[in-house]
Amino acid sequence: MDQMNLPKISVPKPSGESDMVNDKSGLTTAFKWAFIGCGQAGSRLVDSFHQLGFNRVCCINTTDQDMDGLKMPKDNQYVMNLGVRGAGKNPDLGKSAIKEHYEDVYDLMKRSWKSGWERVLVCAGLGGGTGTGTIETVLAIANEIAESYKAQKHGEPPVVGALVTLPSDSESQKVHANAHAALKQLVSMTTGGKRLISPLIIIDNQRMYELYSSQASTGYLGVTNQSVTQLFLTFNVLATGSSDIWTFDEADFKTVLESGIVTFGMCNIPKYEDPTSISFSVRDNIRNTMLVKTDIGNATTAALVFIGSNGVLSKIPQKNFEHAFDMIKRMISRNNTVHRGVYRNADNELTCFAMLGGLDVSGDRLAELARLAGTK
Ligand SMILES: Nc1nc2c(ncn2[C@@H]2O[C@H](COP(=O)(O)OP(=O)(O)OP(=O)(O)O)[C@@H](O)[C@H]2O)c(=O)[nH]1
Ligand SMILES: [Mg+2]
Repeated sequence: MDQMNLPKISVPKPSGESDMVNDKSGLTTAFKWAFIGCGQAGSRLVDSFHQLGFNRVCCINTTDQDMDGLKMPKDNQYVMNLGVRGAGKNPDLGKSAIKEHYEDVYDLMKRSWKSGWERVLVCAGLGGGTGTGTIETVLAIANEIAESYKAQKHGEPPVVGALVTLPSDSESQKVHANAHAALKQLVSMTTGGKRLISPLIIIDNQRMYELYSSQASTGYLGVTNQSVTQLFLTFNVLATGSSDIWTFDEADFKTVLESGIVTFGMCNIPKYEDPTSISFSVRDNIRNTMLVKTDIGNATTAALVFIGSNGVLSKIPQKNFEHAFDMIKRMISRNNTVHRGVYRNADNELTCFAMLGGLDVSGDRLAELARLAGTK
C-alpha cells in the first residue's frame, strides 16, 4: 500500500492537568492543608501561607483593589462583583455577595484545591464586610466539599477550621461590633453535638500590635501574617519529626487541632541550666506571646515542644524539661494532656513552641470586644 501523505498537524498535547495540587517540593507537613482567604486580611494570610510553599490556596473578595500584591496565581483569586468596590465594613453586603456567587466560590475552591488534601483552614479578618459576611457560608462550602472528597467522615471530628483576626483597639466601634457578633457565631460552631469547625485559631491584632509595632518598619500586620503562618507551618513540621528524647507526633497534633479554640506562640529560653529555670521562663512568656490573651486554666489540651542544638540540650538534665511539662499540666484544666516534644536542631539556643487547645474566650476577650462595640 502507498504511504499516505498527511499534512503535518500539531497534535494537541495532553493538558497535563493532574487531579492533585502539590505543595512546594520539600515542604513536608503533618497534614495536607487547603486554604481559602475571605476579604483582604484573609487573602493576605493565605498569600503568606502560599509564600511558605502551600499551593492549595485561593481567595475571594468584593473588590480587585484588595488583591494587588498577592503572589498566588490570578486563577485562584475570585472577585464577587457587587457593583461597588468592597463591602465597606458592612457584613450584610458580604453575605449577599456570597449568596449570589455561591456556585462560583464552590468551583473556585474545588478547582484550586483539587483532591488529596486532608484539612481546610478558612482565613478572614473579623470586623470588615467581606471576610466577616462570607466566612460562615465559606466554612459550610468547605465542609460540603470535604464530605464529598471523604476528607470529612461522618461522625468524625471536623477537618474544617478557621483562622480569624480580631480588631486592634484603635479600630472603629462598627468594626468591633461586626467582629463581636461574628466571633460569637464562630465560637458556637466549635461546640455542641454537631461541631462544625475545629480548630478556631484567633489572632488578636491588638496583641500583635503590642508585640510587633516597635520592630516592624513595614507595618505590624504584615509581620503578624508572616509570623503566624510560619508558626503554624512549624507545628506541622515538628509533628512529622522524630526525636530520641520526646516526640510530638501527628496524633498529638491532631488532638490539639480537634479541640476547638486554639492558640499558639513561641519564646526563646535564655536560662535553662537550673531545675526550674525552663518552667519559669515558659510560664513568664507563654501568656505574653500567645496570639490572643486567654486563660490557660481553661485549656483542655496543650503541646509544649522544645528545640535546641546538641550542645544546648546536653547541658539540660531531663528533669528540667519535666518540670516545665508538669507545670503546664497543672496550669491547664484538670486531668488533661500535655503533649511533649524535645527536638534537636542546629540553633545554639533553646526555643519553646506552645499550642493550647479547647480554650474558652467567652470571658475576657469577648467581653472586651462587646465593650468596644458599645454593646456593654
Ligand atoms: N492580621 C491581619 N489583620 C488584618 C490585615 N488586614 C486587615 N486586617 C484586620 O481585618 C479586619 C477586616 O479588614 P479587611 O480584611 O480589610 O476587611 P474585608 O473583609 O476586606 O471587608 P471590606 O473591606 O469591608 O469589604 C480589619 O479590621 C483588621 O483588624 C492583615 O493583613 N493582617
Ligand atoms: Mg476589603
